[in-house]
Amino acid sequence: MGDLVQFTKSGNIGVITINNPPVNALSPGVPEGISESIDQLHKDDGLKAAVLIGGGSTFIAGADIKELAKMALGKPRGAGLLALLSKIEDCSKPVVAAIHGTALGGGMEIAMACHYRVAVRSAKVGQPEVKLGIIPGAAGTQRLPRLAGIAKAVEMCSDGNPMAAPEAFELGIIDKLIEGDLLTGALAFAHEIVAKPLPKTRERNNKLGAPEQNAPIFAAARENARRKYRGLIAPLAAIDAVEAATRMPFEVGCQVEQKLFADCLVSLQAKALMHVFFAEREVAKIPDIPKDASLIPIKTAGVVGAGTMGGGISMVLANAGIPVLVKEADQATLDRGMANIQKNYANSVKRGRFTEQFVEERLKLIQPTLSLDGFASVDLVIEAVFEGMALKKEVFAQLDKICKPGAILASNTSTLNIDEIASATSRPPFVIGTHFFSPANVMRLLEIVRGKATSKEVIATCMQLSKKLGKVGVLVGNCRGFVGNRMFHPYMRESVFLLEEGATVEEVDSALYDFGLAMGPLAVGDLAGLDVGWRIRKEHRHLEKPGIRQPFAGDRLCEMGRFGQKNGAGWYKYDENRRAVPDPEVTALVRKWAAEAKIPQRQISREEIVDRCLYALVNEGARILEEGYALRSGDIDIIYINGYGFPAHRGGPMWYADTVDLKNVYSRVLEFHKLHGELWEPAPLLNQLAAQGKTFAVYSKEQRNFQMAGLF
Ligand code: 3H9
Repeated sequence: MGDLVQFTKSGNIGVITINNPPVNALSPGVPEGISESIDQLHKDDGLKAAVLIGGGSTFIAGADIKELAKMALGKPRGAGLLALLSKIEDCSKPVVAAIHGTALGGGMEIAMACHYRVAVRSAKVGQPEVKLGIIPGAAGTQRLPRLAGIAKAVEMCSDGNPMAAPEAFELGIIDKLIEGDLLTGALAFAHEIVAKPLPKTRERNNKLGAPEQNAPIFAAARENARRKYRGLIAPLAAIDAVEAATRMPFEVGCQVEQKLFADCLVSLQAKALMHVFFAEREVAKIPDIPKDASLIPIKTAGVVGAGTMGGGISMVLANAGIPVLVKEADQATLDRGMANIQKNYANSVKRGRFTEQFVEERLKLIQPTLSLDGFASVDLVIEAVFEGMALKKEVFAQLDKICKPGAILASNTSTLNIDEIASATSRPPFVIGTHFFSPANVMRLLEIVRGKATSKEVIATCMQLSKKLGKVGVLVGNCRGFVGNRMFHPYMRESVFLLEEGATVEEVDSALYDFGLAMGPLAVGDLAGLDVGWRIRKEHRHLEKPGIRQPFAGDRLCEMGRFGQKNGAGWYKYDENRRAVPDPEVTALVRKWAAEAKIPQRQISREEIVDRCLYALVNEGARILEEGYALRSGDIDIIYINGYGFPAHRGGPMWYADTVDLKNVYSRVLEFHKLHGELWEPAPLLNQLAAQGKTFAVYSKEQRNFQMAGLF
């Protein structure tokens, strides 16, 4: 049976234990082991029933995604799990699934093929396949509606979110909640049901409903999926498969599911989402920092600045249970900051994200202060003052004097040089960048910026802290704009160039929105405030190379006082609800300015809009990768998906470029280079990989011994 599944006995009950750490995925050997255990149960006359349980901290987290990813790339599919599930369900003796941790995907499907399911209260069950771009592939869409009813089954299969055991118990997915030790409870339950008839989920049709009852449920689910999962095929396929369960016999429904599963599995979306799943876990792996690196305990924190970012960061810390001091220079600003925090929390309660009690407890953890005195005892300070080097250095010099030795001093700067900030202190190893994205309490991304002297302990602590804060922390090198904003700059630049060459605001934004971005670049500019970039550009004008084309239309709008959403007009006009309305005046102005600048006007295709903007991202990403400011192309993808609204089903900008084929990307970049000049100089790495027929993903794998830029 191998080491992955053990069969033991407890009196007259067999115990099938899966031991495939860390999550008991159904890797090769596990289904076979379960199958052999069922044979033993069947054969052994002394046994009356069996309990199927996960060893370690969980039941079964589903199919092995590495295997699925190989199948997506063409590896032939094996017999699949369906035969095993029928074997369990047809077994002459009852099999009880005993669930702790998670029963997800194939794990849930196995549990549903068992005759009974018991679970501890903390357990979760679900069909998360859509998050990987696929649908349940082992009758999950056929058995779940028979246990949970249509409405819940359709929701679980199309949203993919797990459900807590108590709710699953209420719905009838779980037969009993176990208090205390799971195995003891499951064995006792097995004794209780041993003489009862064997319920087979596939034969339970009483919750399948009538077509006229179900029709509005499916219609609403489809509408929801189209809106919430714009452009994704798997959620709609999952709904089709659940609908099949209501219209066809079980076996035929399974065939429908198989076909939809197979179609999804080979889609680009599934490949991309599986890449994202692994890339999100890979970001935590830093080649020169061991997994068991020592960590600095973060029990208390301080935040300098109670503005939008400082307030959001304080909430993030408090939400994770970390008491936080938040400091401002004067009472009025501090009061305003605290009022904003309270308003944000109140909105979260209104939206049902937090309970009032949770918010009350969190607010108690946030202590406003006008003095840095209390910072003497905190373990971590995050500075979130106005973005200016002189001010930041002053704050860090002060903090260095006040904070205890060993306290981490972090800056939320989005562009400034961490080494220069660290130079204002006597402790550069304890200085690091923690770049949160706005709104900090909502956005998942945290760029963790490694300075030349930042210690491994401090990096490991911040990486771990990011998890505790519910963020995905990505380590980046210390270059201007770090990874995200450095790439964003050429992306935004191209969007304005396109306008100046003849495209309209709506054409540019809708092309990228339809590609899958959460917002078009010009709408993003309006949201962030056009004046921010304008001020930075004015400050750095002296650094621009003469003779190189620069976008100007955005700056002209700022000169007219159009700063974006904040004052009701930018690329768009905004109504009182901040809803964007196209503004023909902007189109007319841009046409006039372009004529003055003698920029030839033309009709620009959607394809060109997408290529210009995305390949600008990719070309800069390639430079960043080559220069070592990002560890892997997947890290860049995770940054863009979690911080910039890049669609996960496209895998991130670097993965997307890989799927287009770098040869094609390179030749398009060359074309743009010829037409638009120096700004489009192809990144040497893009050129190299295109010539070698390689991808960024393969390059990143080959760079295992990579050392981060500027460190060595
Ligand atoms: C499916 O079942 C299809 C079926 O319908 C059958 C079709 C025939 N496979 O997330 P963590 C690894 S589709 C392989 O950090 P946590 C993960 O990469 C599947 N590996 O832990 C990581 O490795 P490393 C449906 C997996 O405690 C390590 O385990 N199931 C799998 O924060 C720890 O992971 C899902 O989609 C897997 N299935 O969260 C569930 N799962 O240490 C996906 C995890 O090398 N998994 N790994 O970086 C999860 O949602 C979370 O991992 C889980 C644990 C909640 C289970």
